[in-house]
Amino acid sequence: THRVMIFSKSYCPYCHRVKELFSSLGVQYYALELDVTDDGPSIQQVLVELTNQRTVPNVFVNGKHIGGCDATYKAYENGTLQKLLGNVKDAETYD
Ligand code: GSH
Repeated sequence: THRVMIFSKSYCPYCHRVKELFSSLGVQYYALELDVTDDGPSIQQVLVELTNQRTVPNVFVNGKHIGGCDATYKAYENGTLQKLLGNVKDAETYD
C-alpha cells in the first residue's frame, strides 16, 4: 500500500523533484499522471475542489494534504513530513 499519493503530470519538473524526494527517502508513492489519462481534466477539477489548488504536483500523505513541490520540501525540512510518514531514513540525495 502507498501512503503517499501524488497528483502529477509526467512532463512537470516539480513533479520529478517531489518524486525524487520520496525515492531518496525510500518511500513508495502512487502518482496519478493527469496528462496521460483521458480523465485528467476531471481529476484536476476534483483536485481543485479538494485543495483549492490546480497545480501539480499535489501531495497527500495518509490522506492529509501537503501541497505542491515547495510545500513538500518545506515539510521535509521542518520535520512535518517525517512525522506523517513515520520513521524514514534521511534523504540520500537532497540538495
Ligand atoms: N510552486 C509550485 C510547486 O511547488 O508545486 C510549482 C508547480 C507548477 O508550477 N506546476 C505546473 C502546473 O501545475 C506544471 S510544471 N501548471 C498548471 C497546470 O498544469 O494546470
